[in-house]
Amino acid sequence: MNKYFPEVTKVVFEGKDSRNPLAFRYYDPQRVVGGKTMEEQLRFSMAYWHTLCGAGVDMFGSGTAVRSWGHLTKPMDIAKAKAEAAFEFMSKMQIPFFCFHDVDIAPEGETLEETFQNLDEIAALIKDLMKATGIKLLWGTTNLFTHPRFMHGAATSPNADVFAYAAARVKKTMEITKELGGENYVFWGGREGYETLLNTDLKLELDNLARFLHMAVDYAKEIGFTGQFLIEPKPKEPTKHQYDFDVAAVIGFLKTYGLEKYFKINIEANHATLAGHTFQHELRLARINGLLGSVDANQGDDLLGWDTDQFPTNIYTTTLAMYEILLNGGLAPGGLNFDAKVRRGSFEPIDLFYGHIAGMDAFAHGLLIAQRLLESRELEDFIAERYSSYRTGIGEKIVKGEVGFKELAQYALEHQEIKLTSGRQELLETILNRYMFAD
Ligand code: XLS
Ligand code: CA
Ligand code: CA
Repeated sequence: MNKYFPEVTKVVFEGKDSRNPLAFRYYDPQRVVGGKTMEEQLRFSMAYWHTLCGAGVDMFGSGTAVRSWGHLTKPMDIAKAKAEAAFEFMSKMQIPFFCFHDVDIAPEGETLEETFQNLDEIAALIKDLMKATGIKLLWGTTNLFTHPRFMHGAATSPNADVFAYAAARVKKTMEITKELGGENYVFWGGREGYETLLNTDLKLELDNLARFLHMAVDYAKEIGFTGQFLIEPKPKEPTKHQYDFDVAAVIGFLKTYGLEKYFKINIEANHATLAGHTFQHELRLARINGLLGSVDANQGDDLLGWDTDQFPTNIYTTTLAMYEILLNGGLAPGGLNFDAKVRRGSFEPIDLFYGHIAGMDAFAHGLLIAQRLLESRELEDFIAERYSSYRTGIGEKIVKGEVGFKELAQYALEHQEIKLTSGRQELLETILNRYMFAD
């Protein structure tokens, strides 16, 4: 396969002293880190929508991207070329997984039947390409936000016909995801949110969203789809207030509606920062609740308040993310999906390679640092010591539920001299820097 990106041969590991921009300096797929190969720890995935469908459009200008399939005009020819290009790209990049929305892989037809036919045709081609390359499907999802019919939402639309239509589309994508051996299925809220409460029945919309997800769970059982269901939080964009605001909101929603057994969370770095959290905060909160399922690996821009979906290059962030992922025992069946796009000015095909190399090396480097940090136990030991008052005496009784306010008040009267210890933030930041710049 050397048709769509003839300027690049296979990108391989050359080590950190390499100056070859088309080589990995840290990502060494077979290197064992923390008991697993890097390939197994990182489970990298390409996002079909950005890499194959992104044209470099923004609200001030049209597409800039130069692509070798750009001369094609018939939608199905374009879809076939993109599928072949996708697998050539992933093979050359050594990316073992991909993710897609239904509309990324095949054009919508005039009718629902035609849309489904297009999807079946391209899914068959993708299945052959998967077989030929060994590349696997991390997750599938349904685009319930681009078409004007979804202007008021999909499962939360005030119009029941839209709810039914959305169900038909999700049903189909789930079937294709199963057919392609997809390991997960993602629900990102799209337009499930609101602009103003003046026209919104908040209770009905939330109840309907839960009804929709229960129907998805039921249908998965019916067809024997055993992939992990994931919800992807995001606080805003496109709606002013997205229902799946952040990990905390998603946990509350899942528990309120009895869905927590069936879903885990797909955490996107840029969505975490949009919600006013660090990426690590969202990963930690999901992890301690047993709900860390998968990751959309990207980053935002500190000076821009929107979803810029940049390739992740901040090694502090990737290190702390990998720290959580290692403590989670990995992500499988989830993975690290590059929901990231090259900048509009990075319009040449080779920029797609540079972008993915940047992201893969940033996460591989982060994995190496996080593993060393974890093995040293410097942070873990500090935290354990900081909370040691809960392991003996009155603290132990609190944790074991052996005391109430009466006993605690008595204890407080008898122990009025309280000795506090420093939180040592600056020292800990220096320790982190020692690991960051150890090599
Ligand atoms: C948009 C989301 C979207 C999901 C999949 O902001 O990140 O791309 O990951 O629908
Ligand atoms: Ca995403
Ligand atoms: Ca995003």
